[in-house]
Parts: sequence; C-alpha cells; structure tokens
Amino acid sequence: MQEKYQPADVEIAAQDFWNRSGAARAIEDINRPKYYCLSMFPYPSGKLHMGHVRNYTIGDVLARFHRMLGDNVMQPMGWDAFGMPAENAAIQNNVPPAQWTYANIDYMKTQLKRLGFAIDWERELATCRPEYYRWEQWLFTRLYNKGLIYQRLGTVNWDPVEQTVLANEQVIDGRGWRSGALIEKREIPMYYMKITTYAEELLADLDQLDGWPEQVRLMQKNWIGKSTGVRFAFPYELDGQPGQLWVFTTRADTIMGVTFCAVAAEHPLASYAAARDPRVAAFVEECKQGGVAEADLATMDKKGLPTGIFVTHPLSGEQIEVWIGNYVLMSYGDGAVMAVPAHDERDFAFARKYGLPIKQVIAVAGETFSLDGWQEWYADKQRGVCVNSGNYDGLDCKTAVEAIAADLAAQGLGEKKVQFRLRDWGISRQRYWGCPIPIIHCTTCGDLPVPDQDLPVVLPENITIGGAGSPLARMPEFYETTCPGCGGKARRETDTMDTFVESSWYFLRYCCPDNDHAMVDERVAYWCAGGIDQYIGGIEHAILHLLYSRFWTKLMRDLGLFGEHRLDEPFAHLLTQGMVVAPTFYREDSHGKKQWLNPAEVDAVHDERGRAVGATLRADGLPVIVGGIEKMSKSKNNGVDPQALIEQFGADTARLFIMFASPPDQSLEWSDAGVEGAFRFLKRLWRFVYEHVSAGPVAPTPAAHLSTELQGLRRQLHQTIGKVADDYGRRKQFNTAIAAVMELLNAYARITDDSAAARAVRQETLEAVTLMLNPIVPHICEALYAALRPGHTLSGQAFPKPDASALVQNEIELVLQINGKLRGSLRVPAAADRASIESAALASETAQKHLAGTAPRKLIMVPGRLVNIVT
Ligand code: ANZ
Ligand code: ZN
Repeated sequence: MQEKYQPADVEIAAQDFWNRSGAARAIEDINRPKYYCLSMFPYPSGKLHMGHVRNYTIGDVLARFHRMLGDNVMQPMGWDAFGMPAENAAIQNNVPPAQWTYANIDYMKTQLKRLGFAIDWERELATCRPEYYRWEQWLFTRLYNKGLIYQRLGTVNWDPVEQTVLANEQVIDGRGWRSGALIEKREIPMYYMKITTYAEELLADLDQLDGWPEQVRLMQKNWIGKSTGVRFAFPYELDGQPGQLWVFTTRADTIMGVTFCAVAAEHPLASYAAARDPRVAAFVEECKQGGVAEADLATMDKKGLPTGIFVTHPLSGEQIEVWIGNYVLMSYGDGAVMAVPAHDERDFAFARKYGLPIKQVIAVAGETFSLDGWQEWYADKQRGVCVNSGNYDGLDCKTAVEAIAADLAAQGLGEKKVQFRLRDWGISRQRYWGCPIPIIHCTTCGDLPVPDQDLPVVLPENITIGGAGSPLARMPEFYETTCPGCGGKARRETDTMDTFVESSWYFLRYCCPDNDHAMVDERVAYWCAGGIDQYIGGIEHAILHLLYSRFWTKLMRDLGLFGEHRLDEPFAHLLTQGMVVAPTFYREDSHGKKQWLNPAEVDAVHDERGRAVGATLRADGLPVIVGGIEKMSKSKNNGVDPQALIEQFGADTARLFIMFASPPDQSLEWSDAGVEGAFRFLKRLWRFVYEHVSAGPVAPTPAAHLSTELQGLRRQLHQTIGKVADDYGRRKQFNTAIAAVMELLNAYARITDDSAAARAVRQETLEAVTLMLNPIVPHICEALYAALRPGHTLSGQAFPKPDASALVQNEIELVLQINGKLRGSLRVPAAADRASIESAALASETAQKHLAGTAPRKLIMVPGRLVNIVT
C-alpha cells in the first residue's frame, strides 16, 4: 500500500478493475429482487455542470448501496439529445447539430466515467438515434390511428422579421430574442396528444404515489386543475340569427350578480365586432401580440373594450353587454366568462377600471360590502349566502349552485360540468433537430401515417442550418415522397416532435435498448415491476416531464405493450434534488452594468460562518463586490466546473463534498473550504489504514474480554452501521451518515491501546468503514479494502450488519459527585443493583479521599446517571 493518498492512481485502478469485471452490468435475474435506479438523463450541452454531478452522485450512492444489500441493480444512462441548443450552436459554429451533439456526448461520457458512476453503459441510448426514435414514430402512428393524436390549428409565436416560429423561451418581453421584433400570435396546423382523455386518471393516481414528495404531487394536481362548476349559455341574436354565448363558472350561485360578460380576443364574438369596428380590430390585434406563455397573461394589466353586442341573461332576462377582456383565456373553458364584479377579484378590477356596475349578491354575516376596494370575503364560498337573488335568496353556495344548475338545465341552457385546466399537449415543432413526425400528406387521400415497413423516417444529419424556418422544408429529397394510399406524389410532414416526447419513455427503453423488432419487451416487466424503484432529478421537471412520462406509460399500457403486466405508474419513488448554489462576485463598468466574475478568479475573505465578506480579483489584486448566493448559472458566471475539481482532488473528494454538504433535497452551497475538508478527511482515512496495515497482520481474537474502552468503540461501530444503513435506505440523508462515520473515526483515533485485541477491533472498524463509505467514495474504499484484506476485493461484499451483542452495554458510566460537585466517574456493570453501586461508589478512590475515614451522611442515587455522596 502506498503511504500517500494519490487519488488519480487510486481512481484509475478502481475504474479499470470495475470495467474489467463488468461490475455495473445489469442482467435480468428473476431470482433476485431488482432495483432500478434511474437518474434524469442529461441534455448533451457540452460538459457536465455541478447539478449533473450532484444528481448522478445521489443515484450512484443508492445504486451501490442497493447492490451491497444484494439487490440486482440497474443504473442506466443516456442522452436527451434533440433540442434547440444544438441548432443555435450550429448557427454560431457552423457545424451540423448532429456533429455537435455527438461530440458533446463523447466528452460528457468521459466525464461521467471519470466520476466512477456504476452505470451499465451497454444500455446507453441517445434519443437522436434512429434506432430509438423509430419506436416513437411507430407509437405515434398507433396513437394517430386511435385518435389520441390529432391535428388542429394552434397558436404559435411568429417572428415577422425572421419569418419563423419561436419557442416561448425565445420571446423576451414580447419580442423575438434575435430580431427584437414584436412577436405576433399565429394560427398554424399542429399535432396534439389527447392527454385530457387521461386527466381524471392522472389526477386520481397521484394518490398511489406515496413515494413522491408531497410538493410534487400537489404541483401536478394544480397543473391538472380539476374544477367542478356549471357551463351555461346566454342567448342572443345577431343580424337576425340566434346564437348562444357559453361560459364556464365555478360560482353559479352568483349568477344574479352578472353585470357584463367578457370574452377572449380570439373569441368569435370578438372577431365579429372587430370586423365591424376598426377600434375593436386594433384592440384585438394588440391583445394578440406578446408571448403565448400563460405566466404573461396572469400578470398583465387588465384591459378591455365593449363589443356593442348584447346577450340575454338566462334567468333574469336582462340585457347584458359583452366586452373583450385581455384576462380571459381562449384556451380555458369556453373562452368567455360571466362577469360578477362583486365576487370575482379580476372582474372587480375590470369593472372599477371601466366604470361598470357592481351588484352584490352574496352576503356574509357581520361583513359590510363596499366599493372602496376588494375584500377577501367577497369570494367566500363557505360563509356566503345569496342576497338580491330572487328565488335563491338565503341559500348557501352549494345549494344555490344545485338549484341554479337545475333551472338552467330545465331551459336546455346549461349543465353541471367538470373542467380541467390541463390542455391537450401540442407536440409539433417547426424545427429541424427533432424526431420527424411520421405523416404523409396526399392531396387525394389526406393525411396518412407512415406504414411500419417505412419506419423510421430518418432525419438527415448532414445539413447546414441557416435562413428562416426548418431546413427540412427546403429539402425536396426529404419531403418528396409517394403516398402509401394511392401511390401518387405526396409530401412528407416536415415538423418534428417536442423533445418532451423522447424523455417520456426513455426509461422503458433502457430495459431493452437492443430490441430491433419491438419498442419494449418482457424485460420491462422485470425492471419496472411495481414501478421504477428510484427516480432522481431536478425539481424543474416536477410538472411537465413527470406528467408526460406518466401519460405515456398509461398510453403504452392501454396499447397492450406491457402484456399482462400492469404498469400504471412509472416511478415508485421520486427524489427531487436541490439546487447547487454559489457566491457571486462582480464589478460595475462605467455604465453601471455588472460584470460577473467567476469564483475561481477571485480570492475571497470569509467570516467565521464561511460567508464571503470581501474579495479581490486575483488578476489585479483589486477589490470586487460580493453579490448574493445564487443558483450556479452562466448569467451570473458563478458556475464551478466539476472537471477542475476532479483534476485537483479526484472524483471521490467531489462525491464526498457533494453528499456531505447538505441533504439531497436541499440546496447545496458551494464552498472551497468544504471541498478541502472532504479531501482532508479522505487523506486521514487513508493514513489510518496505512498505519494499521503497516503494523503487520492482525491475529484474529475473540471479541469477548475487551477492555471497556474497546467495548465502547465496538458499540459505537455497530451503532454507526445501523444508523448509516437507515440513513441511506430509509431516510436518504447521506450527510448525517457521513457525519456518523466521521465521529466513529474520531473515537477510533482516541484509542492508544496496541494489544492484539485492540488491533482486532481496529481491523473490524476500518473494514466496516470502507464498506459503509463505499457507496459515496467507492474508489478509495476499493483500494483500502484490498489493503486491509489482501486477496479480497470490495466489489461483491455485502453491506455490514450490526452485531447485536456489540450493542449490549455491559458497563455503564455514572457521574460521581461529592456534596453535589462533580468529582469523577464510576464504571459499574449495566445490571448492577443499588447495593453494589453504593459499595462501589464508597470504595472508589475519590470517595475514600473525601470521606477520609468518616461515614457518609447521605448517599443520593439517580439510577443510570449519578451517585452523590454527602459528607
Ligand atoms: C363567475 C364567477 C364569479 C367566477 C365569482 C368566479 C368567482 P377555475 O377555478 O380555475 O376553474 N373563467 C372561466 N373561464 C375563463 C377563461 N377562459 N379565462 C379566464 N377566466 C375564466 O376558475 C373558474 C372561474 O374562472 C370561472 O368562475 C370564471 O369566473 C373564470 F364570484 O365565473 B367564475
Ligand atoms: Zn394518396
């Protein structure tokens, strides 16, 4: 064994050994319990960032721990390889997106390997490969035939200068990110997946997911957004034609308080008015500008304009004016609302702004309604009672809704209705670097799915990007084809799929990545039985990715792709890791613009709590400003490159620091001091083993007849084993596990005894420590274990089990007081009775000295804690 800890050598040797022995291979074995440990696959952006390292370290710790428990572990990895950044890089660097992507994958794979993750690389997949997306296209055609994928017009962001569609994130303050042009909303044909068909099940099954953080389940629930209400119509007549304005309301009990109706700018009544009044037309245009992101709509200033159209209140017969309101969403309900300004906060603001009437129809005992400002109780469903509402006066909310729904239904003008916030999923993108949509357009036969034997529709990889729109639409060799129906000339679809589609089923394909005649096979049943055992990833995917994955799993189930094995939910346990944050540093230039400096370029001064309080730029020695602690990001230039860390200290130090710095679901603050601390700890562990091993082999001695001190160390060792196993397995709190091992090693260091018995306890302790730390720092543990047990390897060893007999406390230590003052301690057998403790106390050297031959006046005893002799 080397005297000095040399991480690079240790890590290369360990990785070599694992590669040669196939330590991370996962092979189906129905006789062993399986453990499928899944981490969210990365987008191949160029290099790993600290968030990746954290994510995959957590996964690896769990994978290695479960392997030591005897589980058949699968830990796969792949690449979420399609997406926009590749196209942007292509434009900037003039390389095809494919080439850029594959080069990034190669590099990032070497980084993952360098970190020593026990990944089964035989299962690696990249979603941009035809052998992967072929099955996505295959499934698309099935869903298309079942009507679960359909085409309709959808609204997109149109950049009039670049003549192209922009993603929501490319629209900044309503303008195109590159052109700066005002973005228009445009309607184009798009493909949608009918996720709404599954809304009820996606909501109900959240209850099964007790292995998920409550917060994530709640986010999904809100996203699905089930509301129960009434859908009803206001009849009207326009140009002599009868019509009905349908609205959805959750507060039908307030129907007698309607003072106007509001419709979305895209609503047919708005279009009708716009066609007749240029002022309305201009307003409708204005509403259509700006991004289509929902967040923008929620925070916008309320704006509106009357249409001049009147509708009839279905119960009172009153004439009600229809307004266009920018707070009404075309995509929710019917794109129109009955406005009750007295009891709906948005309607209240709108009515106040435009001087529309406000009529109170709900009262709460002890509260007074006033037009001065909105009060929370105006919307109170629990305490509210109908007033000014004719027949309905005195009814509570629930009863009134029932009565009003019944009266509307009697006229054929309404019904109770469950409404979901969840919308169908628009999956088409007008971009190049994605999975081609397998549809052929024929002027005679219409739209036909590509037949199975013609799949995959391969995306051409060797292209140059430039000009507006997708290059596919400029490549006749791609889009010119023959119709599978009539054999005539036809045009291939040039849109590609949203990359969320690929990530909705990759975890199933890991089970059978080599199958070239089916999307999934019976290996899915083995690995996914009862759900994937652990999924680890960022909270930013708490809604869409997880929802879409749940949806796809149900779709595939309903197509019978899992045979008789029922898989309702893909992920049994979910861990959402916290962010990696770091201090920020900057200088202001002459225009007051912040120039962010990377933490690696500055020398910081820290206070006693480790916070940066001052800093200088290393290059010029002059001060810089210390900003806040923020998520590591390019925009704040506060990212720490994991590569540099690994090169300086090794993968084990990186892994240890990350797992020790905070619990996995909380944010992790980067600290150089913390990294150095982790490195020092590993060096210390190395030294302990080196010193112990250098003293020669250890003779096996029975654990009986140990000194109290050695018994104490053994007890702590076995307590630690129990705690660490519980921390890893049940609590998933790795930092406390590491802390317990550190304490154990402190106790180890205090033992100075050199007897054979002491050396045996040391051997036992060090062996157990390497086993316990193995999931976190596997390279150094592999080396230390081999040094401790020549001829053995750590790989394949089981996780240690606490020895029950070591936990039994044979002796206890009591505090010894003389006249209430602490004077020493007293060791007695744990089972000793009062009389024998009393005589042991009186016989002690301390008591003898203080009593000096006299008899004690009194002896007070607190069982298990102390003895107080009163002289
Ligand atoms: C009248 C009313 C009175 C309402 C009242 C609320 C309180 P949730 O719970 O999210 O389903 N609404 C309906 N369609 C809309 C649309 N397309 N755009 C904007 N708002 C719309 O919300 C349902 C409520 O949101 C409905 O109930 C309707 O306003 C509004 F005292 O109707 B309510
Ligand atoms: Zn045809």
